Amino acid sequence: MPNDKKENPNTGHEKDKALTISRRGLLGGTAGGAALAGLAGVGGLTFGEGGYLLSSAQAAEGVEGAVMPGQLDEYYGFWSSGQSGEVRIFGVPSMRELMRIPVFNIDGARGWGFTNASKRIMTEGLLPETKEFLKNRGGMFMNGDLHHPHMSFTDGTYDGRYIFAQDKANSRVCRIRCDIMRVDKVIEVPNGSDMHGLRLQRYPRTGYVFVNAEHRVPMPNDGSVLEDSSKYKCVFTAIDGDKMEVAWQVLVDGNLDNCDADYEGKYAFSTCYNSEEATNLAGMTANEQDWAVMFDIKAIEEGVKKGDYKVMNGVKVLDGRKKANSPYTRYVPISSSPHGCNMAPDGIHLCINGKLSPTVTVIDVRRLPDLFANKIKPRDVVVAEPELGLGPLHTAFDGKGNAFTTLFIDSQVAKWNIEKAKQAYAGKKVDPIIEKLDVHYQPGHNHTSMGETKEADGKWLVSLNKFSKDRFINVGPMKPENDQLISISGDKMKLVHDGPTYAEPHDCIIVRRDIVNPKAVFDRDDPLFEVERQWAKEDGIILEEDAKVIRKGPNKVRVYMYSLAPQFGLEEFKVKQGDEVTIILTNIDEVDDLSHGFTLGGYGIAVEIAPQETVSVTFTADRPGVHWYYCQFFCHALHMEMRGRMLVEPRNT
Ligand code: CUK
Ligand code: CUA
Repeated sequence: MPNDKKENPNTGHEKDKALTISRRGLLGGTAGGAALAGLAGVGGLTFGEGGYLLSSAQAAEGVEGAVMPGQLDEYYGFWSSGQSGEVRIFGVPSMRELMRIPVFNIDGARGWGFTNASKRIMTEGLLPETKEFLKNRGGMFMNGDLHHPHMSFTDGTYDGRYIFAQDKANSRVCRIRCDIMRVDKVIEVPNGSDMHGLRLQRYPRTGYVFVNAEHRVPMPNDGSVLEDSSKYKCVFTAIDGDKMEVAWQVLVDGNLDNCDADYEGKYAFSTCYNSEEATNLAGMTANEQDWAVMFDIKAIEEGVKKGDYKVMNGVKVLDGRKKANSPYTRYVPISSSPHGCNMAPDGIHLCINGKLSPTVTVIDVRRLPDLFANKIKPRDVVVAEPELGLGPLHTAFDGKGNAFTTLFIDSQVAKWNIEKAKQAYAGKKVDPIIEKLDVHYQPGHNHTSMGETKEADGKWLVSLNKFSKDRFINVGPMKPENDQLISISGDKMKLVHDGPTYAEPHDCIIVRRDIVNPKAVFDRDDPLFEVERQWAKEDGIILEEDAKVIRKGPNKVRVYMYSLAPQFGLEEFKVKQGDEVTIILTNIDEVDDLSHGFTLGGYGIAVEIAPQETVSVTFTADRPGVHWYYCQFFCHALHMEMRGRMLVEPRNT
């Protein structure tokens, strides 16, 4: 290779064969570019003497789960991002972050929060009073706190349709279409504050999206009640995941935290703390006991049919409080402040993680009919309560009868056997703990491959650790989290990977890759751009062919253009100062991975247009002058030249 280097007479830079080929490949169009990428891969793998393949192979030798260059991961990971407000797609076991799905955040790379479609999706499901509140604040929230992404189920396992997630910061729930990996619905949940725990109905399908209001607030929260916290309330919510509308809510005591559902579509469960219903730390932890709340879905549906509810903010609210002696709920006493709520893939055992208590409480859900029939006492549903260590937060499962519980304070994951824990609870002298492994450091959630489905396969465990401390080079006062990959297929747990992540994954799911099949290019009839298709029809425009400015009124224009590497349909267009301008862009490239962008200089506008997608942006052209628009994704050798001018003519002055 060094011998091939020659001085380029034009630039004075060294050039080599690879560079020459790649320039030719790019100039020859995208197909050539793709062929070149393939060539580089093959070259690296076949002929890589001393190339990166060899060194990677050595580094990976003996390391389980190493995914070599050119190889693909076996699983999709869907990671939450907490206060960053997005969902991230990982490859597992490589732990490479592959893509981000903007949800509750604003994303200039993807145009999320800029395009008309994303603005509509982010605002149409808000409550009227929230819309009013946001009127002078740009019309939408700029942040979200997304903790729990979960994939829709059919018959107890993932079906690849949707991912649902919540926003704790502004009480919303979103739905992501897995065919295009974009959000298509966001709704605000009324009557509750700060939606936190979220899980899905597993059977027969999703169905319901269950979500918990974390904080108690007055109902309605309009200022008529302030200090008197005895009047604050908390609700458990079921959303119809097909319609993305609240189906019903149940009033509960305490603060709900995390939730889950069974494998038969009969029950849902929530951890519940602050039985004191206090508003400060000392008050919330005063009692030694809190609860796990059991919800009887069928009884609630019957209650709705019978009209046993009050309509609040347009939603049917049933009374499931303890003192109401409700047919809809049962409160199982648990040590103070339980946190995680995890249903085992055996469909029988529900694990309630102690947090302040070193225990995990195991409930046999087959006993719930008797509990609801008042034939047994609440604690009679408990079949095990192993003491595992300090700060148990969440539990994951291998589908072989073992459970893996994160110990936040001990910085460990405890592997234990459910059957042995039951034997110990029944008085036998057995130790349910199989092994403890140090994790680095302070784990919150953990998750196993397919672990929340009946197809749990016991291969991988991810521990989402809140602190990375010394695991990475110092990047300043704010450090990354550390997501660790642990092999659980052998007798011993084996830590195989440290993965830094940006603020802040709380939860993740690991989905077999055959279940997820996103499209590489959009269908031209995708509902995401139905509005734009209507406009085109109205204006006599063929989106794939026409590049035109259509004046809709004295102050309103629509600008239609397509993009085809490396050109926009219009090299320039002219509007008048003060015009409301809508630009409708259609990417007619059909090649995988050939997204274009549209960035309008000085106007704060940037969008992505994926292959075969149509997007639109609307703004007021109140700055006169010449404004260049350019493509913001490097799409072609002539990408820099992919641009045009918006000429804004001053109004008569
Ligand atoms: S929560 Cu964060 S560690 Cu929001 Cu599921 Cu437990
Ligand atoms: Cu199109 Cu860069």
